[in-house]
Amino acid sequence: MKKIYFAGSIRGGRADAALYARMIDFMKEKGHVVLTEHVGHPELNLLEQGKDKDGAIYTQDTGWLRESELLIGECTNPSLGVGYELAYAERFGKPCYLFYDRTRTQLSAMLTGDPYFHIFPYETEAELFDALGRLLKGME
Ligand code: 6IA
Repeated sequence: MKKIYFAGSIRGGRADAALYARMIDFMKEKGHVVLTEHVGHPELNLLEQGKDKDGAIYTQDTGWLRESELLIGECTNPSLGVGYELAYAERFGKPCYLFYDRTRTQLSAMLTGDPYFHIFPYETEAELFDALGRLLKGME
């Protein structure tokens, strides 16, 4: 059982929210704890905001990042928050595994150019779950 920080776009756009939810369910089915389950929730209130709330989100998420054992990110939909989390995770030495659909986006050179990140481009969802399954199995 690993404590996983799952990163996916929220204010960057929710086009892939259902995919995030399927990835989170998959990781939980394999017996892992996903600290950031809300990232896959279909009804996150994107309009809810305010300095106090955002401060609490930042404090909680950076705490979870430090508590986590690894980060798994779905990076097809660009997100400033996910980019920040990746740099934060690298600073704290957390292994980072990044997935993106190569038919839909070109990942930032700041990620593909950083040898710290383990990057998994995919073309179909079957390919994504196959790679994710093998990754998790290798951690048992
Ligand atoms: O810049 P983004 O919003 O796309 O950043 C997404 C990333 O930041 C995710 O991987 C989350 O871990 C984190 N994050 C961003 N917003 C929230 C949040 N807000 N709650 C928890 N983590 C968050 C709740 C809804 C909010 C829009 C008020």
